[in-house]
Amino acid sequence: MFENLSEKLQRVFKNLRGEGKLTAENMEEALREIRVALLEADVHFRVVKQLIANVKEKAMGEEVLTALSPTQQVVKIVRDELIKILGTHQSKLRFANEPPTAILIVGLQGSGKTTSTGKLARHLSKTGHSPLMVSVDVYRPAARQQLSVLGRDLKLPVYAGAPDEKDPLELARSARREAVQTGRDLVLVDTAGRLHIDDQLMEELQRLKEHLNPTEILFVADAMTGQDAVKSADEFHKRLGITGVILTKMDGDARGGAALSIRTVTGQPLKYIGTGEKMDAIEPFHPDRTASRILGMGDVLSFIEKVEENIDQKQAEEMQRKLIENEFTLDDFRNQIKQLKKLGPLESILGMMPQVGILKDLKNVKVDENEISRIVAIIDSMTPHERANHMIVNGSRRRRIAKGSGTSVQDVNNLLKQYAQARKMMKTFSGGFMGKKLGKLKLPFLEQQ
Ligand SMILES: Nc1nc2c(ncn2[C@@H]2O[C@H](COP(=O)(O)OP(=O)(O)OP(=O)(O)O)[C@@H](O)[C@H]2O)c(=O)[nH]1
Ligand SMILES: [Mg+2]
Repeated sequence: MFENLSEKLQRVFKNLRGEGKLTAENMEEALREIRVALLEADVHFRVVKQLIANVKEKAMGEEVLTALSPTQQVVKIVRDELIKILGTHQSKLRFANEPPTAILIVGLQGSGKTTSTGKLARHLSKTGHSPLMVSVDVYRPAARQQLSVLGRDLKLPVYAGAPDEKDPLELARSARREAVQTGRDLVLVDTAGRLHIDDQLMEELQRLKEHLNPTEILFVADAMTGQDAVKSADEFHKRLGITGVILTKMDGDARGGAALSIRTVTGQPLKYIGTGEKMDAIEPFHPDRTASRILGMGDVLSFIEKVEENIDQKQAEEMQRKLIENEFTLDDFRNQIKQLKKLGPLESILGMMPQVGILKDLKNVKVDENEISRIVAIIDSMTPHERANHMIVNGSRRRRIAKGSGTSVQDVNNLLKQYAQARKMMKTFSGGFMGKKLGKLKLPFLEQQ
């Protein structure tokens, strides 16, 4: 997502840097290029106009022209303006004072409502909530079934209701009753897809809104449809009053125009983005990090969050301590590698990291699943004593381990070498900020170098 825009903006900044000093002329040229880049990214013209005007006003000041690192200042100004249009603060979901909280999921057909309902339920259940999902799509055959299947896979409850129930309101009400009875604090209501011009269906949403009194009405929009997504969000907002937007299929949208326009056009914040078909492919939307991502500064924080969600915090802290005290054993090494697998495709993780220094070299590294399995097998074939004291693993032990794990002595040698390097590397990283957060994870990528 945002790749195209990001690439173009980075080129603008690179050209500016090449100029040495900022002048009115080259600044004008840069602004023109930024404007074109934004328009090409399908950002709403009003948003572009506003952003360019603001950047111009700030960047043309005397202060900037005489500054030591003008390009950096321009980057910062553009970044601040991007954040401004994206929403300044992360917009979190609101919950009812009296549970259960009702959240209504609405939008056009096929935009990703049902998928997002499942993703949101999973995401919120990981942050201490106990959601109950319900589909009130009584129109499309098997629509309710689709949500039930998702719920089963996620091991999260879905209110079933009578199979032949034709009244969405009745389904939503009984789901809420069930939530109260079973002590669930959240009811996620997945609705049927519709157009804002369909009066009957829009009135149905209105009735759901009146009866459920939801704290959130989330409009699910398909990012790939660009400005059409923004337009329909706006139209739904006018008719129904939405409270936020979930932008799906961001994984397929290299331009990002919808994300950059929604808030200015509708006045409502972007709350989540969907980044894939799988149930964990959802992220709370962070304006500041997104701005950094667009400008190519990476997204360390999103990365860290992903890590924290997937990795046991206590275990991570323990690992940190072990590293510092030099107690990082082969057992720990194996656990780290196993955890890496949980994080998902390496490329998507690396995409979030800043493209600076050492991390740049990691971009083309791929973790090979077979390699991971081999490492785990080798370590599994060691005795606990060997795992705790890698120094004792001599030639005959190496032969035995190779045999036991169905690998070669060469493989065992490589692994031990990688482990030793990792220990050293992690110790180096564990000093600074990056080390604290990322160091514990880095080793398996580094091994591949
Ligand atoms: N790549 C990608 N695909 C997505 C994302 N979100 C949803 N999809 C896909 O979009 C398609 C439609 O998703 P649904 O969740 O069924 O959409 P819906 O809005 O409930 O559709 P209706 O109920 O028919 O209106 C499915 O194939 C999903 O897998 C996303 O973030 N990324
Ligand atoms: Mg659906």
